[in-house]
Amino acid sequence: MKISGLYLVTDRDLCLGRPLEEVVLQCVRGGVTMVQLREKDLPTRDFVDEAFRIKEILAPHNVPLIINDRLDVAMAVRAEGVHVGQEDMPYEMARELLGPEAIIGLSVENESQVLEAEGYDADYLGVSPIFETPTKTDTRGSWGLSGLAWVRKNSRHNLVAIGGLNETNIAGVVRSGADGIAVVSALCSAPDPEATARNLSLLIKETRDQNL
Ligand code: TZP
Ligand code: MG
Repeated sequence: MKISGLYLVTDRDLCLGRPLEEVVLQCVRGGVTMVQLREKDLPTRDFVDEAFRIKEILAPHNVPLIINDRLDVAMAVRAEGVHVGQEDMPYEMARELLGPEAIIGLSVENESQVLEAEGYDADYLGVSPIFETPTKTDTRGSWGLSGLAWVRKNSRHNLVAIGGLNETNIAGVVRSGADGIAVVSALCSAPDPEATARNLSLLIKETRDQNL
């Protein structure tokens, strides 16, 4: 499966007091192509309920729902996939549990993880983080554009760039080899998430078209 375009990763706390469902719907109307539900401290029951609500919003738009980390939640709500980090469920176990049709993304934070991932049939690698970001501070270093270009050269996978991305730097990230652009704050904290999603999607598309 080809992964491309603008990918929303959620953070309820960054939605400026608006319900997450409202922000997600606006982003989908603006053209996001995939949504990752990322919850770090919700009780499981609330996470499942929220995932069902978000799935209902996405389904009519054919936008896949990806659950961060929690395979049990993904299975319970029949989400389209999961995103796992290097300290989450090992990729191969996640694939075995979810089956061949699931979309599974894997974060890579250094070169050896990229090379190891060559042996996995992951749907995409989350190249993380491209730039340092206040949204996630437990990171060790950042790839930068030159690091992303290295990943592009050395990986056979779809690449989703994440970390500090917004309208000021997305074009360079696409030119350096990203297939997808994942953002948290640029959409969750946008005064008008729909308009912002539309702008960012267009920027990705125009940059890609120029590069062809
Ligand atoms: N993984 C790597 S960086 C990051 C995640 C979830 C947060 C990105 O947030 P933002 O606000 O788009 O910089
Ligand atoms: Mg994780």
